[in-house]
Amino acid sequence: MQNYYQPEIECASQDQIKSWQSERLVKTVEHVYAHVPYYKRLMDEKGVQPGDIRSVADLHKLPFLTKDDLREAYPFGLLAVPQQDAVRIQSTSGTTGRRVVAFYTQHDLDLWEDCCARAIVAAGGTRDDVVHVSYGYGLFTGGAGLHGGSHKVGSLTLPMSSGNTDRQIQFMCDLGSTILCCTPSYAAYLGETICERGLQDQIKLKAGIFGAEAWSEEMRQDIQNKLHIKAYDIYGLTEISGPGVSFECSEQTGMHVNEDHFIAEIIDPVTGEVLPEGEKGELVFTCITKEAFPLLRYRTRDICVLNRKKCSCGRTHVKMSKPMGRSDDMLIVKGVNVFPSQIETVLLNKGYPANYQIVVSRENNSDQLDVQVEMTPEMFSDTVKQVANREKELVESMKAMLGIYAKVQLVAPKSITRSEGKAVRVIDKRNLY
Ligand code: DLL
Repeated sequence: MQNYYQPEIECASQDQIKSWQSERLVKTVEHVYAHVPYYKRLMDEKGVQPGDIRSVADLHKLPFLTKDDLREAYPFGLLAVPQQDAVRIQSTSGTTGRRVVAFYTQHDLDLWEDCCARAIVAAGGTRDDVVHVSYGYGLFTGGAGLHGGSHKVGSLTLPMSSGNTDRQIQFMCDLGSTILCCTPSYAAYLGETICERGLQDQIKLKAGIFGAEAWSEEMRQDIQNKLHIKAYDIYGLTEISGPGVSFECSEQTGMHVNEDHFIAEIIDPVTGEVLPEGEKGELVFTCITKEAFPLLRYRTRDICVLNRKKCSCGRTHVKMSKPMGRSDDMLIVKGVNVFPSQIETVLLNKGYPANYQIVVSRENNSDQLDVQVEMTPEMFSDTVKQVANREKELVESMKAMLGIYAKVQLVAPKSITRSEGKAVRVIDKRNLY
């Protein structure tokens, strides 16, 4: 059985990584230029020919791709192999506009699952583990990706999918699940339910691999404490294959990008200019080993920072920070940029659970920011005056964090609907577009 900790690749020198990337980039550019008329047109319009791309240093010459391109080319316009060679489709969870579909050959599925296997091994996974996959199965990439990775590692795989919390907990106890894979919001809910039922002693979990949505360090602590596990972040997006584009190691300080498969860049989201390492901006990915759907310079809209500081785990692949929000779902309230993660940080720092909802509305031409926050059962027994004081304290902390006033309402425990997949934290009622 293959070992999915591959130091010869994951701990390679910078020169070696650059050399692999250059060679694979050149091939991928030739492949898409020859087989995807949509790319050929974009490159011709920018005056770039495949021969102009000789190494990673030439990457900036290529045009960007955005979600709008994927929508325009929907469904087959960016497929780079004959349709008979593709064996799978996955799709984004987007609720607005046309869905985005991504295609995979068998080779692409193998590479994707290898990336997920690396993530599982980095979280301590071996053949002895029972991997409990509670990401959704189906078009969403979460279930399929971690499931395939777990098979590759040789772990016993539980294809739970999301939902039916009672059954999840029952199987977790009966089958001795050791690694939980799901969204962080569902992990928090499972943790809450397990604690309430006093079942912590019957759970054998040691690690969790959580991603697909933003989660703060405070939320990590909360999940780790409730489930007595080490919680690892995992990142990915359907367009670039799914989970496993990057993953966290034992250091828990950012996610190593699988640089033998993807080239990461950070750009200024307004000008498109490539930013130096360490600066915050929009993350852009180029796929260099895929056959069916190798996107070049795809703008993720995720805002983060890349760093190549030495990592204690020995891996040399560049690390990306947790995304600090998305350039497109960043809220602009009264002209101020507000990221839901900032609000979550305030709440968790003050001991509130990560169950909240943000509602933005417009009254008399003025934006209004409302935050509903669940109390813990202990807070719920406070007097009306104590609750009012708590609300006041939160308003002040939010003001300090965001720079604007947010109306805070504390609500009863369990009154905000729980999510089994990605949590819906923001409701924007303003109809801005
Ligand atoms: O969410 C793939 C995935 C599944 C990743 C399971 C990790 C685990 P999409 O539905 O296409 O794919 O959504 C991709 O989700 O651009 C980010 O904005 C967000 N996202 C994904 N992982 C993280 C993470 C999957 N670890 C979009 N932290 C991305 C923060 C994340 N945001």
